[in-house]
Amino acid sequence: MLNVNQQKTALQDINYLVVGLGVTGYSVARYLLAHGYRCRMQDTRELPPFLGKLSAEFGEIEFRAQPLDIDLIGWADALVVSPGISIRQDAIQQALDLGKVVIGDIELFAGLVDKPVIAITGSNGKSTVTTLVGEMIRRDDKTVAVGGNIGTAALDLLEQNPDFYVLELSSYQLETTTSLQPRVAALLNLCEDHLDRYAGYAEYIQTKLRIYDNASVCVSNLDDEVTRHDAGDISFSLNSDSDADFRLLEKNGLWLAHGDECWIEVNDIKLSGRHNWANCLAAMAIAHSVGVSRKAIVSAMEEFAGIPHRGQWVAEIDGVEWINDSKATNIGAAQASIEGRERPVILIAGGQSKGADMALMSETIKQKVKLALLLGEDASRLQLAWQDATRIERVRTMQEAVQRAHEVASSGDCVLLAPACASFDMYPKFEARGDDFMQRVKELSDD
Ligand code: UMA
Ligand code: ADP
Repeated sequence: MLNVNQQKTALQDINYLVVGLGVTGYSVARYLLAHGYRCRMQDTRELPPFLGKLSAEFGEIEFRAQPLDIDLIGWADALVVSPGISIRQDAIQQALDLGKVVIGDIELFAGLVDKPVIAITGSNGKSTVTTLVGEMIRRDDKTVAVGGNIGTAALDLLEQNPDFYVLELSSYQLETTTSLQPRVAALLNLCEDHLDRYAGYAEYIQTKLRIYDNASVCVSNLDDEVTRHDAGDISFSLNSDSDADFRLLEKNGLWLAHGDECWIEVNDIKLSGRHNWANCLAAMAIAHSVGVSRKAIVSAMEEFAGIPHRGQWVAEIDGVEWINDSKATNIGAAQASIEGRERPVILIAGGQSKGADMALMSETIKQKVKLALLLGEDASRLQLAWQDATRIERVRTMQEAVQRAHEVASSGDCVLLAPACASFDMYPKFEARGDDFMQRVKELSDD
């Protein structure tokens, strides 16, 4: 692969093939076309989401709606592959064998960015920590651009020319990136996820660890043995007895602390649940390491109420609480979400399990869940894994799930959408699943 300097000088002279025309492909194609670089676009979909916009902006463009084939590969010097495309597929392996450069949008971004980058990954909590760090920096009167896997593609952030970039990075983005030199890199936690795209959990872990390559400051989680624990790292932990730089401290109450200095009591932060205390500690460690003041860090935590679809309170109907955690798309997230509830849980779960071992969360299901309503493509896998842990019922739609939960729930219960699965079998994205849930709950209170 090209290093930063080679890439900067080589951009004009090579043929780029943009593989995939979703959010990422669109940002890459726009950047290349706007700066006069030679590029073609390919997508297996006849009408990928951003084709119309790209044509409207640039007129005639070289787009191919077809599988990636040897003719396209032969023309290209570099393939800029979207994160939704597996680089393990034969055509891309063939391109690598032919000596083609295979990169992603973050690699291009790395060659262009000239301000400090904070890079954040992990199986869970990425969006929460990324957004919170952005908020902390903003409150310190600095400008910041926040994006990556969280939504705005990295290349689209460049025009903001901020003091800092905060990027949420997925394993799919990390696997096509080699030149990023983060000022701070953080790997928050790890649990089984995306195993449909990796040879196994070990390969997923190795991909996530790539975030630390070339980083000036590394932030690590002392409570997660799978993440890295190097001596020079800035660390965080929920263990009061640990020697983490940022930790939960018991001192006439529970505090988020820097060493022995109590910065904020957990009752004074808006986010709830132990997993969110860990997220706050991670954000404190990251922001402090780039010089953000304690005042700005604390004030952001006092105000930040979280992002929609992540443990979002929806309604209280007849003493039953309804919570939308559609973003709990893997077992680690769903488990943290269920454990964070103080009430007995009626769980709505299911979708695409991405190869994860659902039995890993049976103990949590057994302790907290009185009924699991299962839907989606892998409902039977979840049923098999949890049938000895709780009562299970199968439903076909979100409407049916909400109706059934409403019939069964009694005052003091919590109905929780925490699917432990991706949504793509039934919805275009997890937000649509959460919206469907909230709409069905709203219909209950309208009745
Ligand atoms: N696709 C095809 N044919 C193609 C190209 C894509 O069928 O030729 C399909 C893919 O299989 C996938 C969908 O189209 O199902 C979208 O793929 P994409 O690579 O075009 O995705 P983008 O629209 O560019 O969105 C990506 C991230 N999506 C994925 O990694 C799957 C978005 O993260 C991210 O916000 C965006 O780039 C900007 O950086 C979403 C996501 O689900 C939220 N991420 C995963 C996660 O968080 O678990 C990793
Ligand atoms: P990501 O961007 O990594 O998917 P989010 O911040 O969007 O993470 O949170 C998604 C869901 O993951 C939350 O709604 C919650 O259920 C769960 N979650 C958040 N933070 C953590 C954490 N630190 N550990 C375990 N689960 C978490």
